[in-house]
Amino acid sequence: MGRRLLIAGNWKMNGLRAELAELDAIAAAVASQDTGPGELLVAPPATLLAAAREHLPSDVSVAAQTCHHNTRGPHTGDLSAHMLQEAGADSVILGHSERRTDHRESDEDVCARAQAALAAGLRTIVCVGESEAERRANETLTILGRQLDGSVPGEVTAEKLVIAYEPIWAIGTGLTPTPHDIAELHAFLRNRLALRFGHAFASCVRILYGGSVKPSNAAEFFALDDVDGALIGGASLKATDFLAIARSAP
Ligand code: G2H
Repeated sequence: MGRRLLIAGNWKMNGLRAELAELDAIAAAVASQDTGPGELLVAPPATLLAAAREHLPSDVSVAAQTCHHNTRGPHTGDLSAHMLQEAGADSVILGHSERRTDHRESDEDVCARAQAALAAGLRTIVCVGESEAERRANETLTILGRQLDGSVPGEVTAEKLVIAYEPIWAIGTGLTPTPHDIAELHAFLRNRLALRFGHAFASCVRILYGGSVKPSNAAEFFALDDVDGALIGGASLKATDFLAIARSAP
């Protein structure tokens, strides 16, 4: 369908200025056209957004890891989408399971944040994923459908939307679903988008897989039809691993 792979590094709460050297290594690889065919994105902590934008070439995206749903006001410690954009972000990750768990973000919260992000012109990467208990109870499709419907605002365009399927039990555990399961669940997510937004829209939206992606397993995920890239946590912290994943894209 002509969707370009998106190789996205989610640094989570990792990264001091010393780690900007990793971005310099990515920039050097981009300069020598040694990054594979995919689009690259790095989501550092908010404290490094501006520096990341300066250290990376313009064709590497910089993403925030969340944003507030309001544009301004009495929300101590929070950052608006406009603030993040001004700091250098062109995209934002929303609804990561760590946000849903640590900060009790509901689908409604994620949707409101996505609306604010889109209003500020940010591309939104909306995460969905089932827990181990939900998987065991055969509730995966119910959970994914509910999260997708509830977290993606109706007024989004396909260009500004990326979905990341991240089974919670695979995050940072070294465990991953089988390629067969990933293929089936990504197809489910795309069909669900098609039901709501139409086939043309759904066929343009990139659906990333996330959860223990590393250089040794990325290629088998990228080979799957409905997998349009990866959201990478631990293995994105070292440029060598991140670039090895990017280079394993077909
Ligand atoms: C899932 C992923 C990145 P990791 O959270 O979003 O992390 O690759 O460490 O499992």
